[in-house]
Amino acid sequence: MEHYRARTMLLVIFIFPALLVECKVRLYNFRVVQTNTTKLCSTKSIVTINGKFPGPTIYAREDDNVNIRLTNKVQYNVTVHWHGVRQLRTGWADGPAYVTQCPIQPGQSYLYNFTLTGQRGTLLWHAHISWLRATIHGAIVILPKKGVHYPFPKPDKEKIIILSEWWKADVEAVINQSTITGLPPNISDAHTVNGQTGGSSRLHFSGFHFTC
Ligand SMILES: [Cu+2]
Repeated sequence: MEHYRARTMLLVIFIFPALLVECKVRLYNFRVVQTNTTKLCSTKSIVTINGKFPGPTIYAREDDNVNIRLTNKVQYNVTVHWHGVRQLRTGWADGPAYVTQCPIQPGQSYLYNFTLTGQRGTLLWHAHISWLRATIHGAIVILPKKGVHYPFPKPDKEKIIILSEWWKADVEAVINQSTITGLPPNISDAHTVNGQTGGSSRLHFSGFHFTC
């Protein structure tokens, strides 16, 4: 019996280092906070993650486990959806409010815990309740496993570009008015590129959406 137990322990010791090298746990702290922001010559308080607009970029490799501790420090209920992430057996981490989870209430926190399986590339995360997604969004970069390449030559440069829109008014007021009147929401005052409304650049890319 003792001999058998010793053999089992040896197996455990030899197998686990290999697993630890393969996949990591990526830890992120997302604090939902009000942040004063000035654009188009006017200042308003917007809801951000860690005071950033767009929010922080999540970097992970395929097969990594991603842990995002979201702490809600604003007056609104909040959830975040990891758009395009295959939630295999982790549906409760998907984010749609009232569908896969109760919203995270003011003063509460929630741990989003999922594993990136069978996919790589750049995806988008965004709030998934009311119109908080207007200012709560950012990129998820899923790198291939170590030693594995993308199915195309290595680019000279990589740049994340996030397109969105900017309303001078409070976005929650914009969507609430639309819901009450049954009319389309007021159009935005500007489009944004990585949160910026001004300047000009030549760009090639894909965009942000307001559909799900
Ligand atoms: Cu989405």
